[in-house]
Formats: sequence, structure tokens, C-alpha cells
Amino acid sequence: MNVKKIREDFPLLLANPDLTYLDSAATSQKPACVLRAEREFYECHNANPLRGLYELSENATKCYEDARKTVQHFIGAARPEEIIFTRNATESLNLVAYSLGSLLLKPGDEVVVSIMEHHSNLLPWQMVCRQTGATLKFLECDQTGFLSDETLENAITDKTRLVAIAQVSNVLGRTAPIEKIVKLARKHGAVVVMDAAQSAPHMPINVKDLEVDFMAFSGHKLMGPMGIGVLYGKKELLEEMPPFLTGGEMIDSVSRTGAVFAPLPHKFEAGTVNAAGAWGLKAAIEYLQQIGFDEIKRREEALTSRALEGLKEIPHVHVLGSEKAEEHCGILTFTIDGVHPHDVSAILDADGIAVRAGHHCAQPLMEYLGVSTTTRASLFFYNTEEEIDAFVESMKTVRRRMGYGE
Ligand code: C6P
Repeated sequence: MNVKKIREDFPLLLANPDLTYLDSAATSQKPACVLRAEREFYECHNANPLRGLYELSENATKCYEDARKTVQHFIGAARPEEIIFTRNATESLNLVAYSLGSLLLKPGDEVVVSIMEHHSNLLPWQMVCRQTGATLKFLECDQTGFLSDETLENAITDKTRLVAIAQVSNVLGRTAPIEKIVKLARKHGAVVVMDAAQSAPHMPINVKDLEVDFMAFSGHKLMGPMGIGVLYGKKELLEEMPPFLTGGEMIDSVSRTGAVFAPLPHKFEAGTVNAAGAWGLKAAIEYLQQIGFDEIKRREEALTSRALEGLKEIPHVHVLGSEKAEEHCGILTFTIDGVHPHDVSAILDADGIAVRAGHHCAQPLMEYLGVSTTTRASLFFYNTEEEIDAFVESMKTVRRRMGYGE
């Protein structure tokens, strides 16, 4: 991979040669082709999709539906109508929780999540359990984020109606054993919802092979625009589910007292849709596919390994999670003795390095691991060895700059 050439595709990186961007797990930078695609939609195809009976609106609809097909093939879904466009992974997960939750759950039933969940894949389940009287159960990992067979077998039982799990943790970067979880869930007749917000940008995903029932991800972490997300759902389940939001073109007909809803996928896409965002997401997916996930994985692992080795050498720095770079998916979360993560972030920022500090919207995991807040560096294939070295060098100075002797 020619990284120098790849970086030329990213206007923000080109315009900021002194910036080391290590916050791609929060949102990725966007290649020019994605920016061009969004602009092209508004310059050449802009009309309200799915409504107008004139050529321009039909063009807008075509862009939107083409983007849906690109997503379908990207994740190996059987049909385009199994792809619902949302605003982001959070909205996708809320859609399943509210729509399916009320249909599926009753008192005595159990919903299983892991202790590593991002709040977006926890709060909707807390809410729906409160509403239905179901119980929320937690899969507890070891300190490295590993979920053992025993943990899975003890938690997923005949009482389990649904398992909601992140494929990759946004704090530890550890990949969950989705195949095993799906197998156990099937055995007990439970539905599996996979949060792919942190995995979809970094690894190939085939929903047919994985056999998950639902999968959610955001466009903006995958080089696409903000404001466009995806929910994949199996057709037979989506068809049974009531709409989450109502209004707009999500109907076939409306009377004074009721409505007949539109067929999939439009039943779940109320109001004017984000067609420009979908068109931009299509460009992002094509860009990633052109580079290829094998290449992306190889590069990210090499960079993660370099960063991990560098951090291990620094006294008082503790990296959370596995010792192995390939079990981090480009995410390194750490603490430094005696220094608050906000100060770490400010010091790195003074050196032109952008990282995230805080609880990373995963407070139950922080509590479980016995840390209140942490700093997180997360990389993508556009990062360079020089940037990783600059990050490690800056990290070596943090305690001294905070007034410690070493
Ligand atoms: N995590 C992070 O810095 P949205 O905000 O809807 O695009 O994605 C929500 C979400 C869901 N699941 C996981 C595993 C995530 O990591 C995220 C977003 C960002 O870690 C922003 S908080």
C-alpha cells in the first residue's frame, strides 16, 4: 500500500500536514471521492426521492436505491429491501429495540448484552426491558475483552429472546466470537443483533455467513458522510415489525383513523431521506473495496503493533485489553499513572496529535475494568509509521510535562 498516495485522497489530511489524526474510531476522515459524490448529488440529482413523478426526482430515487444495492452487496445481504437507511448505528439499534422489543419480549424473558457495549447498544435494551418487564443480562469478559465459551453458555439459555453484541469493542478493540454466539442463540431460539459500528470499517462482513438477524453500522466511521447509517435485518423479521417512526412516504395509504404501511424497506424510512448521504456512503464503500480489506488489515495490524510496542516501553503507561496487536482492531486505550486522560489529550493535542479521552460511551465497561476514564488512540490505514512514532515520542513526555520527575 502506498500510504503517501492514499493520503492525497484525503483533503483534510493534505490541508493539515502537521496533524496526526488518531481518532478514527470516533469518526474517520473522508476521501475526496465521498465529498465529490455528496456534492454531485446536490449539483446533478437533487430532488426529493421516492415522491416526484418527474425525471429529476426519479434520478434522485435511482441514486438512493443504487446506494442501497451497494450496501447490500457490501455486507452480503440476500435482498436490497433488507437494508434500511437510518441516521447512524445508534438509530439503527434503537429501531430494532423499540420495534422488535415490544413484539418479542414479555416478563421473564431475557436480553443478553456484553459488558463491553457502547451506550448505543445498551440504553435501548435497558429501556425496552423496563417497558416489557424483560431482564437484561450481561456477558462478562476477562481483562482482555475475551468472552469464554463458559460465559456464553451460562448466559444464553432458553430464557434468552435476544442477544445484542458489538462485533468489535470501541474501547478494547477485541472482536467478539459472533459465530459461537449465533450458534448458541439459534439453539435457544433467540435473535442476534450485531453492532458493527467498529468492525464494518476494518473487516469484511457477510451477514449470510454470520447468520446474524440484524446488523447496525454508521457511514461516518467507514469514510462516508455523517448522518447516514444502516440497519440490516432479515426480511421475515422486518416484515413482522411495526414502524419505528411514522410519516412521509412510509405508507401505502392513510385514512382518518389509520394507515397501511409501505412494503420494505420504506416502511422504516419515515420523512425525507438522506439520499446525498447514501450516495456518499456508496462512494465510501467503493473506495474501501478498491483498497481491499486484506490490505487494510495488514497495514492496520503493523501500525497497531508499532504503537503497542512503543507504549509498552513507557513507564507508567498501561494499555487496556490484549497483549496482541491483532486483537485490537486499531484501537489502543490506555491510562498513565497520575495523569488525567483530559490532560493526556491536551498534551498530545499541543503536539498536533488528536486522540479521544473520557469514558468512550462505555461507562459500565470502565467501571468493570476499574478505571473511570481513559485515553484512546485509534488508527486507520491512512496513518503512517511516522505518525505512530510521533505519538509514542509525545507519550514519553507526558508525565514530565505534568511535573513528574520521570
Ligand atoms: N462510537 C467512539 O468514539 P454513532 O454515534 O451512532 O455513529 O455510533 C454509535 C456506536 C455504536 N456502537 C459502537 C461500538 C460505537 O463505537 C459507536 C460510536 C464512537 O467510540 C463515538 S461515541
